Amino acid sequence: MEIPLRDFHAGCSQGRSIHLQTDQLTNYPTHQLTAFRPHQLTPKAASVNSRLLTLTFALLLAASGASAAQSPKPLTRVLLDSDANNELDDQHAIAYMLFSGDVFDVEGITVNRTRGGGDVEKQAEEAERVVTLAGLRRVFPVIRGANGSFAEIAPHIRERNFDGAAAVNEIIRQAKASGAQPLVLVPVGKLTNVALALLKDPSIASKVRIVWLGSNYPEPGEYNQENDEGAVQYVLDADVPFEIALVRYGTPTGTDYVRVTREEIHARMPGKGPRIRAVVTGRHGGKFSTFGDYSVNLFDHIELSGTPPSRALYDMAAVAIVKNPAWAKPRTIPAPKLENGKWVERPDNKRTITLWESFDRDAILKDFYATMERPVLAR
Ligand SMILES: [Ca+2]
Repeated sequence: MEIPLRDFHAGCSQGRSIHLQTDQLTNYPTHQLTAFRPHQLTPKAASVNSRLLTLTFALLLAASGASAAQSPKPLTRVLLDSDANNELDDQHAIAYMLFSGDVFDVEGITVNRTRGGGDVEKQAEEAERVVTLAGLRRVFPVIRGANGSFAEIAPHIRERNFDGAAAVNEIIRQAKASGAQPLVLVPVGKLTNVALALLKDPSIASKVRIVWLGSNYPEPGEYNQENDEGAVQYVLDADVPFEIALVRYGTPTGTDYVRVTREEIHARMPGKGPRIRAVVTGRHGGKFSTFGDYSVNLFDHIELSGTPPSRALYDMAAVAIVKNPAWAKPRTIPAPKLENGKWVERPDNKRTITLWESFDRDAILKDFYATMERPVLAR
């Protein structure tokens, strides 16, 4: 049996190297453990005789007693698509992703407009505040996506400058840049940009995995779903790996369960994250130089609900289960359909989707706060 080239590299201790660098904007030291990235294999490297590699790998294994468990995992390639100016969970999802550079190879941040946060420019500005507070403004541009709905934009998909073209084209470009590793698309707003990318270039379906934050399935309603049900239906019927991190308002089984109180944020977040030299003006006013301080401000300007009064970090929880799937439970079902906002089962449908439920609130928040304490910046 021949061992694939990428496994050889992943098994080498040289595959991980310590990088001590300083972010350009913040002077914040980033002691990064950079895992080997299989998609960065050069054609030259790939042309090396694989039999020789196999033999060398076997000798290395024998000499070191290394096991598969000790092999560094490659970084997970992710692209987050966010309605960043709606509520406050998107901002925490973006920061959590950007501070998890030991797990994620962040390929991009795109935005969409949902009804709560203004047009796509407002959504982009809020995402840019968070990226700037992470000290990564020069590394990760925020790319503008769709204001309108899938049904409105689809007839124009062959035009040069349709609504959302920049984000849609970037999703396609990053999907096609996939080497051995698929791109994980994490839409945490409406599904419009992702659905349009699949419509424009169906070949990306085999190169991506979609983890969407949305839906109260099997109950009707939910904000992201309502903002573009046509986009959800298109993805339900596309032949693409489609997973839903369920919201399930008011139940303990969805991301709605991953709640924090204002007191908790006041205790855990002040000053967390890199400190940038310049300041960012928040969307509610005020000047900030860390994401942690901005998080406190966002919580001071939002309505709380439930007992105790709290707010769910839905979008952050969706990023969390991409980071560690042990923090929720997956279930595969025949893809249902959406009809006038209601779920209709299609038990004979061979096309299946995955639902994520039973989110482990404590484990997710423990990692979230640990990541805020010791961020490893994506790059
Ligand atoms: Ca969102």
